[in-house]
Amino acid sequence: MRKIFCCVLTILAAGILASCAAPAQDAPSAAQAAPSGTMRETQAVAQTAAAPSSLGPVSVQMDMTEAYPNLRFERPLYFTVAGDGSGDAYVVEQTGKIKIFADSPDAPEAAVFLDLSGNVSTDGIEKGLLGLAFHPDYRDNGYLYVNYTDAKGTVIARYTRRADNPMQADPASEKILLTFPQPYANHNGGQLAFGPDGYLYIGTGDGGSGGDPQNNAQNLSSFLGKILRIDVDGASGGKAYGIPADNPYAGNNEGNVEEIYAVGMRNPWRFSFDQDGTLWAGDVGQDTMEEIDLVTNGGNYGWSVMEGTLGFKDIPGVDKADLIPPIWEYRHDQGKSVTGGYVYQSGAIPDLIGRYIYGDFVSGKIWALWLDADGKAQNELLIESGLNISSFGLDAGGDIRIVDLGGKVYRLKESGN
Ligand SMILES: [Ca+2]
Repeated sequence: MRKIFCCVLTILAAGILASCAAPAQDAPSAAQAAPSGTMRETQAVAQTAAAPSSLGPVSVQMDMTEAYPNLRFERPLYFTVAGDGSGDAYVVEQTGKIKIFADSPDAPEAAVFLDLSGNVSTDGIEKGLLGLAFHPDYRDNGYLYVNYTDAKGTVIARYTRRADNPMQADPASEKILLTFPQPYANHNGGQLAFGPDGYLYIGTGDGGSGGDPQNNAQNLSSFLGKILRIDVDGASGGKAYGIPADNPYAGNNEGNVEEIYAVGMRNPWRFSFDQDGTLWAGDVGQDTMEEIDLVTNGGNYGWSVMEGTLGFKDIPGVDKADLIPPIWEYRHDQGKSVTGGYVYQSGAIPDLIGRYIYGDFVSGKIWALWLDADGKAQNELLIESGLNISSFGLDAGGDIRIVDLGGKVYRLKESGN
């Protein structure tokens, strides 16, 4: 039997971690035939907006430190800021709370900004409150968006900041935008992020189990195994949001999901936009390979025909020539569950500016990935954190935070500084 659990957040339980760490017993034949090795670059970067750079090797040694020594969170899954100039930061706890605190090493405590503990179902270790994004005009409209699982499946909902207290959102303000069932407890995706186009992007997993038994990721009539894109400022067709006109299946009559932006994802647990608007996604692998994708409108990223650049299974009607390979992938000797990160933008560590910082939940390794002057992907290990990296986040200045499921939030620093 193929391993069922090997993905972000299934491995959060120690017992399952042990089973995930075991070698795959029945990896696909293509995987068995592939050369063994460690990190390796994949095929030429294609169909991406990411630009070549003048970046050379990383020239500084990295260390890390606790970002908020006084703060500890309950199964933290995400860090973000609201973009409102407030100086506050937010951490999402899997069990249902969003905490708010001053984004300072001296922050004495974190307060409850929104408590959805009564809404979320956490009866699977990948379920719970999974994602948070603030509206680009949050300062004026007070809107924030969450991605959580309830007993039936995924809920994407809007909440509104309290008029009388900007340090809290109103639990009674929930406006549900979108729901869809989750057939299994794992692979629920969870990320929410606004793109430079002002639309809300939603990562969905393939619905779970192992090997995508329902072939959801390649099924255009399923919300699962996709990156979705919706217009939260519009409403059309009886929906609580609009469909961007250039979504690949907008207005189709074939029963394809109009919300689809990209297909063929397994569990794009964390994705982000860089300052150029390029969408970087870490898509968690099955038995062998973890991958980083540059996601474009209408792109098909392969799962479950491909796991990274390895063949996984044949699905009738899917032509491998139409599938977009990752810009980078690594085998399970380097880690077993990729956590997508962010392109570094802060002056705090100038050498990292323009590099995509990401890591692995299981191995705790943190890498920098970038395109060199020839457009070729380059990857370098920055640090072995020893953490269970559930997420990365960006502060208001573009500096990276590292979220450890164990409860603490860290930041990178140059050794000796
Ligand atoms: Ca893929």
